[in-house]
Amino acid sequence: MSALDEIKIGGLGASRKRVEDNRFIRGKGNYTDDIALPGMLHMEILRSPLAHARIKSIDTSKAWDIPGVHLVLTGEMMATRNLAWMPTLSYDTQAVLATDKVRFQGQEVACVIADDPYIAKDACEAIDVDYEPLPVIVNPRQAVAEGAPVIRDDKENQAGNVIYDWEVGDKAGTDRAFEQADLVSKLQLHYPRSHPSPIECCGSIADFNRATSKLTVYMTTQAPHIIRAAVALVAELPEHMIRIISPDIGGGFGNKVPVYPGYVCSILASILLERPVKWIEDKSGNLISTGFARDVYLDGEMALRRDGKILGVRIHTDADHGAFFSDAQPSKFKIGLMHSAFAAYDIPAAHLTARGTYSNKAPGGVAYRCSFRVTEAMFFQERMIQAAADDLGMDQAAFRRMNFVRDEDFPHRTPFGFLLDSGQYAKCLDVGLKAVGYEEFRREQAEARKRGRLLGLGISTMTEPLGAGNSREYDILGIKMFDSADLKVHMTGKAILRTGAKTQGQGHETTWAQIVAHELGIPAEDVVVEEGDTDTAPFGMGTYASRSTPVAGAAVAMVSRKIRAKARKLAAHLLEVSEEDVEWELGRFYVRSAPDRGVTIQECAMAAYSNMPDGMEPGLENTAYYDPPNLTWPFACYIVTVEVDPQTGVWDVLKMVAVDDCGVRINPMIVEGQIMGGLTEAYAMASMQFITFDADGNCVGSNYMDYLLPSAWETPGFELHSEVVTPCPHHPIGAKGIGECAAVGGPAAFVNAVIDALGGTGVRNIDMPLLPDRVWEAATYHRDVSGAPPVRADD
Ligand code: MCN
Ligand code: CUN
Repeated sequence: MSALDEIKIGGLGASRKRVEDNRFIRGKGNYTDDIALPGMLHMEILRSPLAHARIKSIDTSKAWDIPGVHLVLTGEMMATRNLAWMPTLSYDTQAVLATDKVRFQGQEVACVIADDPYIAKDACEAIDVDYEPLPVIVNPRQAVAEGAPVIRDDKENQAGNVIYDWEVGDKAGTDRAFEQADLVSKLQLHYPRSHPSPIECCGSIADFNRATSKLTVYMTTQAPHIIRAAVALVAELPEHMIRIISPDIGGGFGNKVPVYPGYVCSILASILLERPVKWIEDKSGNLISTGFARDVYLDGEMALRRDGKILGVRIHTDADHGAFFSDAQPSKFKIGLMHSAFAAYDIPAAHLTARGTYSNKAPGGVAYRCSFRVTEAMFFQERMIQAAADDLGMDQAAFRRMNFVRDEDFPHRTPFGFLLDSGQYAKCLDVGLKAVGYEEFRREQAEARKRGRLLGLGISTMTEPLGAGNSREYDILGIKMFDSADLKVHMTGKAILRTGAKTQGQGHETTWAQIVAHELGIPAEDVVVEEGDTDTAPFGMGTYASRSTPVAGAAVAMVSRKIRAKARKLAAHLLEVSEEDVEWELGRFYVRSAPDRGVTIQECAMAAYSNMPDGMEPGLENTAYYDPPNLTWPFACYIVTVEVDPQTGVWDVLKMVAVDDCGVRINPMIVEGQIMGGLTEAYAMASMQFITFDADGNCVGSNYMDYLLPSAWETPGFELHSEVVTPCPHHPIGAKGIGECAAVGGPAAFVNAVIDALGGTGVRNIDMPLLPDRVWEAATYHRDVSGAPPVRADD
């Protein structure tokens, strides 16, 4: 016998096909809307047509009269149970159903619970709401203007519309850097609202059983345990009587992190009616009201030395959070992890000020495929870097290379306080430049320019803090950020693994089993992975901010090692030698002096139930909670080339190359899928996803005719490179997160390419999405084009 072939058993590095796809491609997935419980009723939500209005009255009598209607909920009724408002993840409050005012278009005003969803929808339309319109605010400038209406007049100490005013970094040092600068480069831009738009919308089925006092909720959540805690605290139900089940999820992308009013209303309705109540959001409801991302204004400047060295950076951001501050983010960081900006660059001094304001827009600030606010941070960074290199008249690649943190400088403390532990930034850049044919393209570009053709090349690099905790620095509502894994090896050596994460399409059922295979030599196909049921999974903080591999994945390795430690004792017993004489190779323990004498991990498992040494507790199972010592910092370099048609403003991607270093890859194929998905979303945000607000607060583009999801037809081809691997020094298997890198770093590459194509015209910025009319305007009139709201409704 000898060690197993790790790739053959589906271990680390195997491009194993995703096991979950067996059911997904057969149409056998089990999504929330697939679940039907006996006696189940259906809930629909009435939403506000106005962005800001006082509610004078709500008349529900006609709705109650419709046959098949069981319950009509209003804010007033919710208030009698102290449920009209709920706390948000950012220590704010959010209306569940409006009582005093509506504060954004699409806000939840009432709910109807009926025999079927059609009756419920009809009954919603039979509700009469008398609104008195109020002045509307759709951007931070209006929010802080003198005499602006106070949107959150429900809050006692809220004088204006400012939520926070936050600063981080070294102000004095940064001021000095600017005094010493040869050149100051400036950039202003707006990162527009974008929407995660998963294929499956949000939904829940609440099932309260009076006989057992147990509340079971099936719901689309990325973080079931946090939901259980929230329900326990808000609804004041005993935690052990709450079971949250997050079944298959049809894409989350951050949209399914927050708690939504629909969840709360379906729970209360089920408690009142003692019947299961299902709420399934429709596409318009999802696009207009749930978890928006971004909507941040940047005002940045960079202090530069003539030779290209960056001396300091100043950033001010204004974030528009909508009507309620409901960001999902670690509690100490008022604007997510925005101060991860410039982490990969060696910059002596930096200072960031950030202000958050309310507006009459749906609650925003949920991350969309990013570690909290990192997408904005990296976008600003790479747009500013491009502008600075242009201002200096320096080559884009040389400017980056000169300012990168060097391989020998790790660990590196960033000017905003993060500790980076590893990376090979210049190498990633070089691989990308070679792949795209940089020098040659520059020559071609100059030639083409002479003939009036506009070619452009955009570089974007990113590094992202992934894997919150550690628990010293990261908590959500006081709950420390760590994660967990629970592994039970059955007597035949087959196993079940559960974690506190929750896959939404990322493939955890496949990759976690690969980690077990790597640590224990149990073939991956012998390990079933289960997530999302709070009654069976160990406590964990859920899946977002690409934290699963850095934290839950580490816990999987650690629990496997605990199992191996016990198996070693069993092996010693079976081999009748002392533990010290037992050696491990993949899948097998053997006697050091007689390598032929060995027992497999499966034989040890059997012994754990049938032949354990005296005094040993039977069974082979354990749980590990993992609190990472630091975040993981993957790095990526994305390079795009484009051609812009000056006559129409249409731009085409000629080539895109991506070099991702996420440390050790558990499943290279899944990693590539994650990168391709992220790049597709990056391209979508940069080119075609238009959703904004007019002066009256009407959400413009909240439909899939304007907010386009690119299909295979529109999506350019991507060339992926995997040769740079810098293992994470503190992760048990050296892995770093990857889930969002491409969506975070990608957008700037596309925008930089288009701006580069317009080089020499003085155009510094076009806000995303770079729709043809915006690019045409910039190319024709040689001016920047803003996309900040308000827009004309017919734009
Ligand atoms: N992986 C790997 N090797 C690595 C890193 C990751 O094989 N070095 C694998 C993981 O084991 C996992 C997948 O790649 O199967 C993604 O891992 P990770 O980077 O840890 O990210 P999470 O699992 O925490 O997923 C979250 C991330 C986020 S926050 C968003 S948003 C997003 C994303 O994943 N939403 C997605 N990718 C998505 N992909 C799909 N299909 N659907 C979503 O909703
Ligand atoms: Cu940032 S969206 Mo993902 O963290 O669920």
